[in-house]
Amino acid sequence: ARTVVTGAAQLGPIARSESRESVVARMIALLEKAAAHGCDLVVYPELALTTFFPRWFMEDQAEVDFFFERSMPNDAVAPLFAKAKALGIGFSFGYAELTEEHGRVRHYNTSIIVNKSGEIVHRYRKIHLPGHKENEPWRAFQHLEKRYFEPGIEPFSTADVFDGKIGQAICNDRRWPETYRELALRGAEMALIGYNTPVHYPLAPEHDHLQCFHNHLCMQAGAYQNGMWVVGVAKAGKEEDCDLIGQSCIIAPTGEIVAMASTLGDELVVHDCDLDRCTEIRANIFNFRLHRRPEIYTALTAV
Ligand code: CDT
Repeated sequence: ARTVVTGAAQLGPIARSESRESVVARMIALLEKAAAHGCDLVVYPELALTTFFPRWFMEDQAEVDFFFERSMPNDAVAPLFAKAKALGIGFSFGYAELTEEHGRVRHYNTSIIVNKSGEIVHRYRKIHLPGHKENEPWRAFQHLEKRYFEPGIEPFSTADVFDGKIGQAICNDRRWPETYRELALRGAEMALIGYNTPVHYPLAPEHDHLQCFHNHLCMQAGAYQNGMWVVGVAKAGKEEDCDLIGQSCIIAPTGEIVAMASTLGDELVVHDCDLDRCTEIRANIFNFRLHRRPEIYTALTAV
């Protein structure tokens, strides 16, 4: 067995006025609980350091950039890196990344994996950005990810860490089957997926009651159809008048939920994830080498 004791560290709401230092203290409290459970890996949500700022239209770029990190780890996050290293725990979390490439400022919705020695060993920039670009005042709240971020252009990838191959995706990515298949074809045995998902979907409010169902539906299907572990972690609860779903969970390669959060606040759920269990699926029903027919799937990669 290659067991990774994994903690899904759900965060409750983060107020717009809450400081990064305060959030990092909450993350450290969950880390200490994880240490008591013997965790190797703790997974935090998408945009874990601040409120989910794309819900507001802001014209002043400086106001937007306040929510972005210019370096990682920076002073506010350093205590998390230090504590995790001292406890010998690896972790992943999402944040808004501001960086300069070829003399141009870039904004990404990013997630990283940090190993037990405190080194960043993987970075992923969200590929499927949801939402819209312009202010749409008819909505109860905005979802301006397409305005504030550029989509990641690097393919899905994995890191060799925790004695396995670990990949990442972010929130809306989890709804797309291509995400899991790309990760699986690149060898991923576990996908770490943070999310901020409002209960209310302004474009189809008749689906509001299905948000929790769709959340688990796509992650369980992705896990089973690709024979991999999926760790889905929410920022949950009522955040500045916006209700976000919870139900953070750990899903086995069989598609079964083996651990799930039961609150909408800061909560840790833990499971002993044996990466060797991927073989139960990958050597059988979804043996890609024996049964996949990529030569027939030409529509999949047609642009
Ligand atoms: N953060 C994020 O990607 N949220 C989306 C919300 C629905 S689309 C407006 C999600 O897919 O959960």
